[in-house]
Amino acid sequence: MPPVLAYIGIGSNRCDPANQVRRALQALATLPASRLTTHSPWYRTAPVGGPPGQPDYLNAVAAVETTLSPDALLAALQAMENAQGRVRAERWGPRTLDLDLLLYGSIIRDDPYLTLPHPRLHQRAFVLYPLHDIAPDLTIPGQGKLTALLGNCSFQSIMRLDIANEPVTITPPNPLPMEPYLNPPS
Ligand code: A4P
Ligand code: MG
Repeated sequence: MPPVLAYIGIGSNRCDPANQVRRALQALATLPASRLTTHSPWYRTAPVGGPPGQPDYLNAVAAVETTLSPDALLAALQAMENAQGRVRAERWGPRTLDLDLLLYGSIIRDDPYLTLPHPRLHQRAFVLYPLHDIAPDLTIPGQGKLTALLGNCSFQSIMRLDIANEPVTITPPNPLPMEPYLNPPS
């Protein structure tokens, strides 16, 4: 089977999120039958949904070429979440690491185990902006051009951090420098 390009959303808002995201990228770089091709800059983002008062998230998106099946890839992502102490308590509650399979090639699928594209991808600035950083010409199967989805996305507080596409072993400065809000209220 030829490799398929998959995009993976990374999120963390517990237990040193910068370290969690760094570890996740390192784990993605060692996925079997796969190659981590690139990852986006990191974003600091206000929580969407979930319990009030939870900390801001660190979000990013990674691209992986893989010959794993979608199910095997999701299972591997869940194993990485578990290895980084993910506890599933309440929906959209704080988490050490969330790895969402955003896209697997152009596959559209909807069953209890896996929905592709990720069902909330198109509503979320914390996914659309980093995805656009690494794949600006992307079309989301069944949903249209990424640039159009970005234009329609409602205001959410997100800040791109001043980290270029560096090798995953590079430690970002602490505290993380930030750029202004990207999508100010209209
Ligand atoms: N599942 C189905 N499709 C997928 C997919 N494409 N990728 C199933 C990953 N998982 C998928 O996921 C719940 C179930 O979804 C799994 O059993 C899997 O088989 P989970 O990771 O256990 O729980 P979750 O992530 O809390 O659920 P959910 O509903 O997927 O949450 P979301 O939509 O990922 O939202 N705010 C900010 N700023 N940043 C964030 O990263 N993340 C969330 C979580 C909410 N608010 C956020 C952020
Ligand atoms: Mg998830």
